Amino acid sequence: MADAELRKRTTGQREAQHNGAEKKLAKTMARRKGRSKTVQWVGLGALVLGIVYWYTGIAGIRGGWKAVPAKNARIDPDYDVDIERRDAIVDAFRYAWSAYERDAMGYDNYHPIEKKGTELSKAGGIGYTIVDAIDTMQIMGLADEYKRARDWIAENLTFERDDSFNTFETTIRVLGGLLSAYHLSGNDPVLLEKAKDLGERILPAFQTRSGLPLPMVNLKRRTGVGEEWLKSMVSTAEAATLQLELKYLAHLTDEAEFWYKAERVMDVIKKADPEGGLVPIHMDADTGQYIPSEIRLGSRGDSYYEYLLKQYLQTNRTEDVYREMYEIAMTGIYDHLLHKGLHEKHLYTSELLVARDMYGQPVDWDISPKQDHLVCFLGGSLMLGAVTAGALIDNVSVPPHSSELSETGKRDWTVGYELIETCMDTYDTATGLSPEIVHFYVSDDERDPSENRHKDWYVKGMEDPLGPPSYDARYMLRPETVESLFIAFRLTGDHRYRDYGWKIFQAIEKHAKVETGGYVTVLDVNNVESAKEDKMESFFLSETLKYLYLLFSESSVIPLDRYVFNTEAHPLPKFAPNIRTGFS
Ligand code: DMJ
Repeated sequence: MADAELRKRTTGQREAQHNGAEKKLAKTMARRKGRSKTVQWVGLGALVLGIVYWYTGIAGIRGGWKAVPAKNARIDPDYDVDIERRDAIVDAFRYAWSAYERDAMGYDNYHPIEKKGTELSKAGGIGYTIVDAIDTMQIMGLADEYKRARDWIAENLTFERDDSFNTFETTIRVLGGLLSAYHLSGNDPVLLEKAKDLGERILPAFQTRSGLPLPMVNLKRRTGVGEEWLKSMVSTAEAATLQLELKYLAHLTDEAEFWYKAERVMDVIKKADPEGGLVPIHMDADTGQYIPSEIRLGSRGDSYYEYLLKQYLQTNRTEDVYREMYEIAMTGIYDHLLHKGLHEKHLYTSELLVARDMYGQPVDWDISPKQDHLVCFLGGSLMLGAVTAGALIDNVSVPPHSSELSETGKRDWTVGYELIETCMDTYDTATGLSPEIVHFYVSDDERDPSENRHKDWYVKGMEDPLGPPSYDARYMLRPETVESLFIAFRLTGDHRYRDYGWKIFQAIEKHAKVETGGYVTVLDVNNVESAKEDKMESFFLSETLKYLYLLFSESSVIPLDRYVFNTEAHPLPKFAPNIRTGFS
């Protein structure tokens, strides 16, 4: 879809409903063709007002910009460990892991209430939970647990499974987990051997006309597998969130094919020319073009943006194409997706939905003020991007000084700061846990007069107090907010982030912990007596508890200047590529 289209369907009325969007309204008005000069001047006036509001309102009054120069210009401050809180996180990990080990060792999934494990496939498991969790054990120094997990991998893990496995999930959790564990183990060859075997089995997914990988792969037959109802449809984020893993594998094995397959995807995405840097969530693996579909930063969109920055960082900022793509995308987000809440003025991200005409043709975009918990990675990511891609010098201060950042760096830092505050606000519920999805009010008419009078957001589908909670109301042990808190703390040294993380952890302990061991999904975050869903997601072990542990640890533990985290929180070391890279 053309950029002009992307701008045009943001109608004045809809924008006006998004209180605080003066700046964007003005921009849209000024851009719109055929408008009178008067309208353009009004637009310009609003734009100036909007900018003044932006800088005084967000950066000045709310303290988003903390321009304190640090003596040592290093990306990681040397803040002290908070031993008590850090050790509480280790206890929680042990509590979760030992229950899994007791009830379900070797199974892909764990169900703590029933005390049982299940596999992803009838053909057998692929070590999902063990491999996802193993580097957390290494980082936490849990030697006994690590040894048992490592031995299980050496003796039992096989990918000779005759079934389809999700290409993206298998890559980020299993391949990413093996690679990170390999590095942290000091190069245990068994772990690299398994990683290489898995990588080779994943590669056939890329055998499509465009080079975009199919969403599933049969690990035994080594064939890519498409969606049943539309064989060539792929998720953009899934296709573009395999690169850190495959490129590091290429670096370790010297097998360039891993690299080129992963890199080709980015080339195809770039050539498909995402307008304003914002990608529709689906693409066609035959044509390499976008399929008209939502633009969003939540599911199926999130890690595309995350990996633009991280690919730039992985190879020590040598591949400028990723910085360019990242900067364009962040500007697209800033221009088209950011809004301010109606009451408390929290900054949030919206989604763009495809509006179609009577013939089903895409003609316009509708703004949907919906924000997934998944989007909460973005606050930390923007702050990290600001001090790297948006920095004017190599090593900025902690926290960064305004003179060290470019204009876009300053913008992204401030937006990142604000988005973290918004994500924290979504934890302001009866349980202290955040819903999976929130919707923001866009007009006074929508406001429920009895509840949430002062809030910016609500959980959709909860109108019937006696009915079951809507899907949106759940907290499934997700990591994105604590991930951002960890990054923000490392980049600022501001203890507010540790306090936020501690609060979230306490809520998890109170409401998601199972008496007999393990943690599960809370189905209604606004009900302290909420029913539970009997699943402990493996990302609780690999991400949520790891990021919390790192939040309370010294900054020398997995320092951000040496490591890049894959989207499943597996730290991979940065490196100088020994393979010829590049596309433009
Ligand atoms: C994780 O598997 C990864 O972080 C992924 O990128 C998004 N979803 C989950 C955690 O919420």
